[in-house]
Amino acid sequence: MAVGPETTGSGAGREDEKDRQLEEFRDPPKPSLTTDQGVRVDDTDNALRAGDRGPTLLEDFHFREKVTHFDHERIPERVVHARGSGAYGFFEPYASLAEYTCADFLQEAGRRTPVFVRFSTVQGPRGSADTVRDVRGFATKFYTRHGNYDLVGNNFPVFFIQDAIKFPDFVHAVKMEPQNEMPTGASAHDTFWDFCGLQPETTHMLMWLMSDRAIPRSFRMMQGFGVHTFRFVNAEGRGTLVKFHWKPRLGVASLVWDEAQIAAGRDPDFNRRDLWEAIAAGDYPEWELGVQLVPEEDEFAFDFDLLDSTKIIPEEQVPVRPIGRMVLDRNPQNFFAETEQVAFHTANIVPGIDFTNDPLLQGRNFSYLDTQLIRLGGPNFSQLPVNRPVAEVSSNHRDGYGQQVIQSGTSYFPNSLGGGCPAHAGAGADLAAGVFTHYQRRVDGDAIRRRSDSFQDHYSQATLFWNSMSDWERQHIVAAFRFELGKVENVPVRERMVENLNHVDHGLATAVAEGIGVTPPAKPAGGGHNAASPALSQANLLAGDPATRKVAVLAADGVDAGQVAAVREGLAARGVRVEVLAPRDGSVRAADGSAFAVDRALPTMASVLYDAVVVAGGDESAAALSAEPDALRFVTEAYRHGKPVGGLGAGVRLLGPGADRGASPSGEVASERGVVTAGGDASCAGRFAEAFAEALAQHRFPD
Ligand code: HDD
Repeated sequence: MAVGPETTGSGAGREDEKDRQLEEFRDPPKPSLTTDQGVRVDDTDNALRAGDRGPTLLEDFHFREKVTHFDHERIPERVVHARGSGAYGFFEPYASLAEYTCADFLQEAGRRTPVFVRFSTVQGPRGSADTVRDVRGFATKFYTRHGNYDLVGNNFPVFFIQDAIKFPDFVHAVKMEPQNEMPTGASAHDTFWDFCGLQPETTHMLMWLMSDRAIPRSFRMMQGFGVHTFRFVNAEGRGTLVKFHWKPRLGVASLVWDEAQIAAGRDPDFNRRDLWEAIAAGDYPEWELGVQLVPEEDEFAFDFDLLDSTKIIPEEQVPVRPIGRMVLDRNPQNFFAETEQVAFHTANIVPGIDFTNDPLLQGRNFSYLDTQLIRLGGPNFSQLPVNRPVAEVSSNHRDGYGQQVIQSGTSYFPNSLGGGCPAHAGAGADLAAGVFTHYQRRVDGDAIRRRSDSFQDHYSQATLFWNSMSDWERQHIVAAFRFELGKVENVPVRERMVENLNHVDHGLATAVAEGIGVTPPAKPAGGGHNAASPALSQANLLAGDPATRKVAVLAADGVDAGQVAAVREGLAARGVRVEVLAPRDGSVRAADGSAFAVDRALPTMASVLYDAVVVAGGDESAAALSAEPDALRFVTEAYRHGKPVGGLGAGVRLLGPGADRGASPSGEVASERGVVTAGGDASCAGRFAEAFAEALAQHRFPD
């Protein structure tokens, strides 16, 4: 019996081994209310009481069970990455990667492995806004036939610190300040910049954080990186160093800062909603997985240390080789059960993948298991449906809170009473057969607390990043530093950061200093370089495709409905989603007298929730919209944020003086730096849609 709302919002209809496993745990809504013991309940509105106006009786087991369970509904939020959104999907390789790795899920072209991905912000609590300036987590759990593999990455390829022992310091500095728990979802405060100024290894990461990468337009439009150098191991036991890259099919695109701040209020769920709605609508987001491969003998061929997580391998130096694609095509059914309870762990690796000595990775391999124990309340969290491997599990681990399995047999090894089971594979086991054997590598050295000399250059790659930016990206970076440091009360903290930036680029340091009332530093002697890596600039990472972008069409009574319908059709053909907005919900009266359906009422929406705005034609409609403050704000705000804006016929008037250049009534279409106009003639709708789609594909017009 179908009861209650459809909750998954998934259009996939695709089944895989993970989905079949989850199906066993899914609990559909049922018609009758029971206690947790399965006893039918007669009344859940009134507690059992002694007489009409008497006290509640302890005997009311239903009341006590209901309230007790409620009292225990919350678990500790993640200490970092508390706010996130997840989805299921699959990964499939393009070709066998057997030459480099025996990882089972990378052996065969087209063989699909189920995945669950969780995207997140880092600083803010669970209820914070999505569009804050922050790193985004990009964690993928591959449910492989040889066990779960977790690639727990971010949307930046580098990290703040080099050694995991600094993580608590870093997190204490960036999180809300302890005395007043402010600011929420922001790094713009004293303790963060105090730490960064004193810990110059943060500098490269700060360049990314102050860039537009920290305010992604969509989870679907950001890259992901494994960050560390990992190791592939093939069936012969040969190792190859590897860095992982996720590249979004939709290209890389960001918000602008003003827009991000407005969106945080207009829709705090901006990124979460975008992901959910895209999957529900069948616009499945897709990423290509790429690898940078470095033969072990070339480990020291770079002018930085491959074990240093504050460094990238520039793509121009080692190209990214595409190895497969990931598609997310199913929303979870229950946020808590799946997205909140999913437990990632960097040490969840499978045969064919191994670690390196990166001190950040080594420390993470301790922290993730530890944090799940407190967060999920005990050692059996891997039995939770979302965390269960599809590979068979057979360990001697027993008991503990929340044990779900009725285990049998002996639980020690060696044993004779249990027939020696479960048996380990033994020495010389075959990696390719799915037995994990640690990569054999020689380790020796003195026990020291010291950072390698090869980790000491904190500025060269920050400079590389700065050199690689387009003019508008640089302007945004300077503005971000000014904003963040401008919020810092302590002047020496501001000065120290400017001093660090001076080692990145003198022009950058000077521009920041001038904005925050700090004396610009003298140009440092020596240092600096002119090298650049074009692959770092977002200006080079657009997909050139407007698919899945959202366009608001503003209309009112008297709208030229035929023209709007034709434009909608033209844009839909390019995969663009169009919504018609009018001063009121329901429908408006079209110029021909018919009723024209409205998708949203203007006051409930804002331009920041769309990628572009079009003002529909029709004299009466345009006149009504001109008198509508919400409509005017829509257009001017979109324009200010560099978005494509369009006008049809009389609607061109709302775009302001000069916009109607070229838009003759005879049906000409003009497109200039994101402003697209057309005459009132129905015949030009198709060409308008084409020109507007092209403008959308460019994402923004920063000038
Ligand atoms: Fe971490 C969560 C990514 C360094 C300790 N981290 C967490 C998540 C992501 C990352 C995406 C959220 C996972 C999820 O969605 O559940 N973390 C990174 C990256 C790092 C990194 C890319 C550097 C390359 N992390 C890092 C260090 C430590 C931690 C150095 C500790 C020493 N991270 C944690 C944690 C979290 C976590 C405390 C909090 C919640 C969780 O693990 O499950 O253990």
